[in-house]
Amino acid sequence: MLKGKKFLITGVANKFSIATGIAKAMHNNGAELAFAYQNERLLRNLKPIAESLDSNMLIECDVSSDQSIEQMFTKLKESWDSFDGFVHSIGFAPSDQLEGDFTEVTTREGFKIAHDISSYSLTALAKAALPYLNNDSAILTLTYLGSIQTLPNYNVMGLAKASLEANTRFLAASLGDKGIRVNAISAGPIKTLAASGVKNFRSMLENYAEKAPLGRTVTTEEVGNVAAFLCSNLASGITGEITFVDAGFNIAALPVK
Ligand code: NAD
Ligand code: 0WE
Repeated sequence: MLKGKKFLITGVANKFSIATGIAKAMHNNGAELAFAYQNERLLRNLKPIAESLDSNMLIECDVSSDQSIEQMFTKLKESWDSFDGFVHSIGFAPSDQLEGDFTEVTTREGFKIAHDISSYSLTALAKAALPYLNNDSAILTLTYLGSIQTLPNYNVMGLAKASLEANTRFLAASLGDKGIRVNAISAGPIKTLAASGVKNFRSMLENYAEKAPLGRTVTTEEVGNVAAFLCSNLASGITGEITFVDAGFNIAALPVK
């Protein structure tokens, strides 16, 4: 499905990351991969994962810095003259924003950081990648139902995901004439590093499994397979779309039984 295509993968923190499931699925489908890591500390986890996926292209990039983003694509250019897209699997809000009542805990600074790292970074990466992207390229990001429905503690991340989804549509409209598609996957909850500090995450997973038509949660492999499809030419007619990979949770008002 992705034979002969080159993709940059961001957001691999460890083997549990959604980006790891995506990288595996893309590799299984024949893609050649490069990886971006946030900082030195995460490089140790990334190395064996990249190696197992036949990649030794590991480049540091902190998306809070335009200079760091620019440097990454300059480095990437040393190995790849052009490439076929990237996966944006990055989200962050300061931890004090993600526990407690929305009105009480949300601050101007927390709002700013959440939107900068979780939404603007998609625009920033698209802008910087543009000179190197082939025709028929694909950009993919990861979002969550908290963008359109409320739940405890997700708070300002819900606002940032709403922005990210609008970002997906505006980028799709902007880059369509260059043959670049931009899509998002709205994944059900998965126990990753980003979810590990979240209060009552386990009981949330149980609630999800109860309401979801498939009676369970989803895996990073399942998200990865849809990601590989959306980045392939099989999805050449899809852009600006939010695809749910959540075992059907979002369509159910109550459990069937
Ligand atoms: P994760 O912790 O494995 O990945 C998050 C990644 O974001 C990490 O690799 C981290 O290094 C990166 N990151 C954070 N700040 C960064 C910065 N300034 N510069 C560069 N990278 C930075 O967790 P995950 O659950 O795999 O999250 C990946 C994406 O999936 C996020 O956008 C998240 O919101 C989304 N998502 C997660 C779930 C879930 O339940 N786990 C559900 C739906 C969507
Ligand atoms: O988007 C996410 C993760 C978002 C996230 C998580 C953290 C924890 C550590 C963003 N920033 C941080 N910052 C930290 O310091 N998800 C969809 C997973 C998630 O996170 C939640 C959830 C779900 C689901 C937080 C509260 C409630 C539900």
